Amino acid sequence: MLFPTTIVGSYPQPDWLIDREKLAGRFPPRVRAKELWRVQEPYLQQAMEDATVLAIRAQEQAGLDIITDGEIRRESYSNRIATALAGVDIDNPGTALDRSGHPNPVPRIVGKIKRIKPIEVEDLLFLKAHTDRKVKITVPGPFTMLQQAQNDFYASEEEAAMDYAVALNEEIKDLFANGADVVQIDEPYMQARPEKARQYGINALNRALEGIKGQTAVHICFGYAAVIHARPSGYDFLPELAQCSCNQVSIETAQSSLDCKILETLGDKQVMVGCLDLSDMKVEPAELVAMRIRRALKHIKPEQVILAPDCGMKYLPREVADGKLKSMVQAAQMLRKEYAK
Ligand code: MET
Repeated sequence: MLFPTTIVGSYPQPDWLIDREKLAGRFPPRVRAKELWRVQEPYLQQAMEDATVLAIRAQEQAGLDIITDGEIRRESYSNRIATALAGVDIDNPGTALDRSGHPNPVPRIVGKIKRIKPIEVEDLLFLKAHTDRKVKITVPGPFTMLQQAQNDFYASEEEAAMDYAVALNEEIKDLFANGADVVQIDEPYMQARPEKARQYGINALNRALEGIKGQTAVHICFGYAAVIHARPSGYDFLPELAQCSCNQVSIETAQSSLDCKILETLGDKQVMVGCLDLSDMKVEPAELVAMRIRRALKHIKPEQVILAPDCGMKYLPREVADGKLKSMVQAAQMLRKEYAK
């Protein structure tokens, strides 16, 4: 089927579960931020699971083809994995600059980075138990995890990134062994730090993908619309991803009105084309969403296109997210008719 639809991973968490006002407008936590949860132990896990079922149903009702767990159990897209690895001290955090130049508390690397146990496998099994559709699960990439850490152990950033990649490779293998249809690797910092990404980011990403046979996506963005307001008109790092072994590249085109010519550099990879503007709380009509996809279709083939929002759906009011996803699904239906002719 042409023009499948999915999200970038996150879906809005309910207000009764997490303090969304505390979350709003600030950088996603790198260490733990347990104070964000409104439901206390011992009820928190049940609340997270119930909220995850809501997120799954909302995606199904919108008509999406590939479903995620909405990243509902996470304080941020990256800290579930980044704080579960051996080799980091999260009780005595270090500091790193975020992409806006603001210093944040981050995991401090004090020993060899290793994965001690599966981290997101339970989340995946829960997702699979609650939907019959195809499932995708997201993980932070090795490059991004290193940018969100303070290295007090490794002689070089390359070495540290490689060990993050080895740990992640084990996790990705387990996710496929447990039935993931797609694993998406979030690497937003490759766009924020393109020089370093060129030096060692792609090698680390390919190490994380070594020996993996399932469908993989790499996601790269300009930062959450709710946090980073300025949008450059193009990517500083993207053609480089043609060299990675991911099958799909996830990008944003809506808010930035991206010149889609750059997509020609990605060869025959599939492209998750971000076609919902998440800085705008109005639900865009399906016709506008379809027009954004047609912009990409001047440069890539219909078989390559997957429809997705721009990044950062978790910050939207739930009704806005639902409305936008429905518009996106309608746009996909319109395009399927057009291209069936
Ligand atoms: N999977 C993440 C999300 O959907 C991507 C984060 S990149 C800043 O929010």
